[in-house]
Amino acid sequence: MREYNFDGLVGPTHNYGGLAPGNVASTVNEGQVSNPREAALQGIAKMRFVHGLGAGQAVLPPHPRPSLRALRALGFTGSDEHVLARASKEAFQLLRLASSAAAMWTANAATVAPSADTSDGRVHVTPANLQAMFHRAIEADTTTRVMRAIFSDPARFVVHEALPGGGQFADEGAANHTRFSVDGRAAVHLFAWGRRAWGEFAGPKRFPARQTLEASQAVARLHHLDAERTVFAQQSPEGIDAGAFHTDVLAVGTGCFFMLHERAFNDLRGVLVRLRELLGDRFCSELATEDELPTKDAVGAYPFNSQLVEREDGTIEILAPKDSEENPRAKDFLERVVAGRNPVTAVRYLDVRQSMHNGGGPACLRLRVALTDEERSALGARVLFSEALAAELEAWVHKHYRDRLIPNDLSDPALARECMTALDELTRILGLGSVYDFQQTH
Ligand code: SUG
Repeated sequence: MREYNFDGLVGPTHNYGGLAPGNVASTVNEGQVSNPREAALQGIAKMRFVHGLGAGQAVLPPHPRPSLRALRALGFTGSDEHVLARASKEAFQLLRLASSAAAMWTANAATVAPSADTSDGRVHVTPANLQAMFHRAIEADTTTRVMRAIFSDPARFVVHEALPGGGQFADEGAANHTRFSVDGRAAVHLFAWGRRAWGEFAGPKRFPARQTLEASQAVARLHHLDAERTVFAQQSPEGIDAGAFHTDVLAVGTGCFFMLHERAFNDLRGVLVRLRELLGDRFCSELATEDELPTKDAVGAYPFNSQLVEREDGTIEILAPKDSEENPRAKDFLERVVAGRNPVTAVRYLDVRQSMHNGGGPACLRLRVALTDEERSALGARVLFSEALAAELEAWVHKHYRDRLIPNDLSDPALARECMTALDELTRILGLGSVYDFQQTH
């Protein structure tokens, strides 16, 4: 089995909408000028880098934005141009919400269980319903279609429906999920949640908690995971209130290694003790205390939103955002981890600033999918990274993307048209078939 990072290609409407309360960067950068072209190229450069380290790499496509489907569902009728003009005039906030390129953060696209961990021996994928925020809730339909186009062989893959219902089953996908494994033992799945739909709990006071315990439990059931090796943990309410809207803002783990901040989980000690019980003495963690690395710095510089890349010799490299290199406390922490008694041997810094300004670091930009060779060969689209694909994608970005966008530009009907033209071409490059709404109605 090998892990593939499915990175989200940044879409042509990438902009700073200030749409995500509780996500500090999104709020702070509202209205700034974005550069969709640079954002997409930074993403492809990251994929190339990870691929170059020998890790599995693949790509997921952007979603059509503005979402005319969402605007029509809210009562705007007529031609595409008419829908956009009316929404822009009468409900600009809705147009902003319908235009977000947030699908780029594919850690939120779905939760995935590899076939080795599921009782029916298939890979299970549950697209996230992203109920907590409107601009993200509209991702689930397209994500489901894209996942079904890629994981198309029913003998090997199951792509479930996103969880039903409203806020009680709010699910943010893999950003709150970590899979651990050590040789000779079955894997362990850690699911984190911010609030409970039912029952008493002390939650955050300032910012919304997005993921519910009930949603996490439903995903674990759907994926046929061994209940004995599944752990549910509450995110720290103080952490959420400081801007850790997803677990992956303050914690990242892989294999037998866990790197986390003390504000990641409510019962931090309990989580670590349980993981050690299940994984044995080879499990090791590196913990940042508030003293060593204040939550404010962790949220601002995102050292825990690093990718951990496991090399063939069992060592791990940390791929951190450049912003962590520039924050002395975050950098000192990462260097301490490299020097410590653990499998980490290096830290490398990546420039994903366009995404970071909306609160998305390296780990947010990728969905981890572990596949066997047979499963990889059964993928139904051309999504595995190769230098040839990267070159085509870069040429495609240069051809279609603007290098400057502010929220007011979202009213421009030409932008919607550009996006459709670009995405239509992309489905051909990736061999995806007609996964988008506009390809089905036109
Ligand atoms: O859902 N930002 C995303 C960032 C998601 C990061 N993902 C993980 N941590 N896995 C969010 O908050 C901002 C969009 C805007 O303001 O334009 C936004 O949606």
